[in-house]
Amino acid sequence: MALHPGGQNTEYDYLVARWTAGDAVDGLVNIAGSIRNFVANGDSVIFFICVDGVLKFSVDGEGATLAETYFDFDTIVRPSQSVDFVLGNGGTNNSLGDESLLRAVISANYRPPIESLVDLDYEE
Ligand SMILES: [Ca+2]
Repeated sequence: MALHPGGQNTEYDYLVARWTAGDAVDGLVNIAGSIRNFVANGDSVIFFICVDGVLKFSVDGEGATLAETYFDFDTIVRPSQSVDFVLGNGGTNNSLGDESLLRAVISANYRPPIESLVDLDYEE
């Protein structure tokens, strides 16, 4: 997914790509992928991953770009909680050249409804 924070020279300039867990997700989740700011212009970006509002990962670009940076961690996610991928304009709040590529896979154990685990038509 290609991302770019909007605005220029504003301190609180962030975008959020949000994934929200459905009712079938309740427990251990793995979040893996990478973030990269590849345009050598301006002052790079800052990137965070928050789970239910709690910071789980962050990286801050140095110079004009952010080299591809990988993340891979396990966390607990409950139904209706969110995983937020947050990109800010970073550095001195310059948004020029902040085009960034996010790759992310969220793997969760699917918890099927209890009815599907029981054979209601079982007969001896
Ligand atoms: Ca920037």
